[in-house]
Amino acid sequence: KGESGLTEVKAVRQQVAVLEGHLRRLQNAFSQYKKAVLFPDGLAVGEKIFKMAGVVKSYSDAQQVCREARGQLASPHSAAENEAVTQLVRAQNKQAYLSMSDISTEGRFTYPTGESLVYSNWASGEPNNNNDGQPENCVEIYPEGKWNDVSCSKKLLVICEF
Ligand code: GMH
Ligand code: CA
Repeated sequence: KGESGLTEVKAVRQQVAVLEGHLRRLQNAFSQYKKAVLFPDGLAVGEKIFKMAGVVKSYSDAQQVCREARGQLASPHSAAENEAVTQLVRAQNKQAYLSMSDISTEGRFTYPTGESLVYSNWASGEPNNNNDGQPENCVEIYPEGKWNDVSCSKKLLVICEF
């Protein structure tokens, strides 16, 4: 009994050492993949990754670009996330779409899930739904990080989140 118990402890220790080797190699490979995936136009904030798609599109075409990549348009939920999106926008010096809209109910901006905003960074006087003919139901983010409601037909930089 005592001797077979010791043999079993040795076997388990050996299995743990093997698993530790697997884990270390996975951690190294993951850290390498993160660097490669984020270079040169991606940023990670917490568990979220923002990536500049390198195209300029209307809102529905922009949504499609992110959906086809199994992500969605940038949806900053905090100042830290908004700052990351701002960095990508500033690097291109082009306004970008955010995911949110008030298409369903004028004046009530929501995420694609339908939830109301938990964070916003409207420019002074926005959202103003300032239409010359067209309503402004979509949201652009400026290189300064502030938001403005715009027509969803406007062609803007696409930034997706994953
Ligand atoms: C109006 C003014 C501007 C504002 C724009 C913008 C259009 O032209 O109120 O100050 O920047 O609207 O809201 O989307
Ligand atoms: Ca506006």
